[in-house]
Amino acid sequence: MTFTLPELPYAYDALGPYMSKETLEFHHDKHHKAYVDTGNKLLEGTGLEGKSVEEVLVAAYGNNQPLFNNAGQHYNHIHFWQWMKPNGGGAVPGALAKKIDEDLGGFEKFKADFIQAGIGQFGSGWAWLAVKDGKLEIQKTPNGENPLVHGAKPILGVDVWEHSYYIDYRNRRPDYLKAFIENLVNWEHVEQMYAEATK
Ligand code: MN3
Repeated sequence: MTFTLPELPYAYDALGPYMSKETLEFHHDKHHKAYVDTGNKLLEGTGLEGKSVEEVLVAAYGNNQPLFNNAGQHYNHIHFWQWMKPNGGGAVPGALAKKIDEDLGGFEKFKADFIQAGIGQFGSGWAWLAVKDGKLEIQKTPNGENPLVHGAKPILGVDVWEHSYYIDYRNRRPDYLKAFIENLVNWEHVEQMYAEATK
């Protein structure tokens, strides 16, 4: 299987005013597409062509940095689009909310720590909510890395590369992260990944 650019699961203007049509056009149509196209070129001749994107990125990590960068970013963006929805944010579904209380000290503390992870990622990268050894953890990674290469399963991630927020927020990364958590997160997709990560 080669990589394919998925359609956005909503209209380009559906996430306004928190994420603009212009940002989504550039981010999805240019940036994500480039990871797919470059990833497919780099896959040729590696013997990994038939593997899933998860298998490719784990196999490439530490062995083939250019392929890892593009496969990692392809995986990250496939989910990033699904981790958002129009009129997102709001209440976390029950089982996951309970787990956030148990492992992360409650929703408000989770929110503050998740935002801080995004602010504290120097340069390009991602902040994550992941499941590791049965527990929820907040992580941050540089560039295209994700929790899959650190023995954990991501259930929520936010892109803190400047291409994700600079059109709408300029240098105000904290404002973008706050809007992401409060107004964009699709908790149903997070809950679905949580269920898959813990079954
Ligand atoms: Mn991006």
